[in-house]
Amino acid sequence: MSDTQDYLPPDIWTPPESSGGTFANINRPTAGAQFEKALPIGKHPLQLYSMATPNGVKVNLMLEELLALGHSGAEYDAWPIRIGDGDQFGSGFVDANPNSKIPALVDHSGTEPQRVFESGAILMYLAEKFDALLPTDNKGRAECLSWLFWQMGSAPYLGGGFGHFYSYAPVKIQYCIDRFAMETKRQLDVLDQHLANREWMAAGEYTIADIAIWPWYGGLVLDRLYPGSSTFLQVQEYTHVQRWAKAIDTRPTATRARMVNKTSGDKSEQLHERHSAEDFETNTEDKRSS
Ligand SMILES: N[C@@H](CCC(=O)N[C@@H](CS)C(=O)NCC(=O)O)C(=O)O
Repeated sequence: MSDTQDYLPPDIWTPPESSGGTFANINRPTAGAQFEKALPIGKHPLQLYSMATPNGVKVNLMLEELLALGHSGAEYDAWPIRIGDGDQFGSGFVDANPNSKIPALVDHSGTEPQRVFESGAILMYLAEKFDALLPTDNKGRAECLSWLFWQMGSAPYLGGGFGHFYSYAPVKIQYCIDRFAMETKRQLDVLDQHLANREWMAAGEYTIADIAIWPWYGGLVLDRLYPGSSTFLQVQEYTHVQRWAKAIDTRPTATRARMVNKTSGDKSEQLHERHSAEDFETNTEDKRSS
């Protein structure tokens, strides 16, 4: 890689041999399947293909909330897609999401399987399917969807911007870290000011807006995303975001959501595949390997 001081973009870009850094080996400038591999299908109508990253946890949390609310039709099978190993480029996964990114959901409850990709679209699809966690009055719905789309547009600056350059990039470039630290702190302040006099993000109730925002911004202020970043960004300053993040963190649904399709960390928190509620008790990696 060229030194950042000296680099002048050529007229035509060509992919580097290797840019180094975490995830560099899975980056390609092309889309589409790279190999044939069908996706497994379990016994429930809802099939989730995912990983316990913040975008994945959003959908896990939604499904666990729906089940906790008594929507038994939200029972699901969750299959791990190991993005570090390139599972997202298999033909079956690309059929479920042509964008080759987790999470992807396939709903087999109708006459034809329905694929849904993009975590925000999945949350909306499930909220509308079960008539839950999305206010139905125009005002509440507009506010909830505004925050849902805020999250979808904002988190790439946090993850792809700040997180990438602070944690994953092979060189630490001050310009990039400054730019995205600035934006991440601005976003935290947006949330903090909004939550200063509200319990939840929208419509005075817990909704898909909270479910979408928590794994990213809650994860950040609870010091779970990028080692060192909570001090670097002084996240304790955002007291209202802290209060809101901790309130969601105490929900048993949130604990379960963080375990589904988790393939690293403490073995007692890793549930590689989820097929029933009992799996949280009986099928975590500590129990499988003992
Ligand atoms: N906007 C998408 C983003 C999904 C996304 O970026 N997923 C990441 C993991 S958090 C992924 O699958 N990365 C694999 C890759 O880029 O090849 C969503 O919200 O669903």
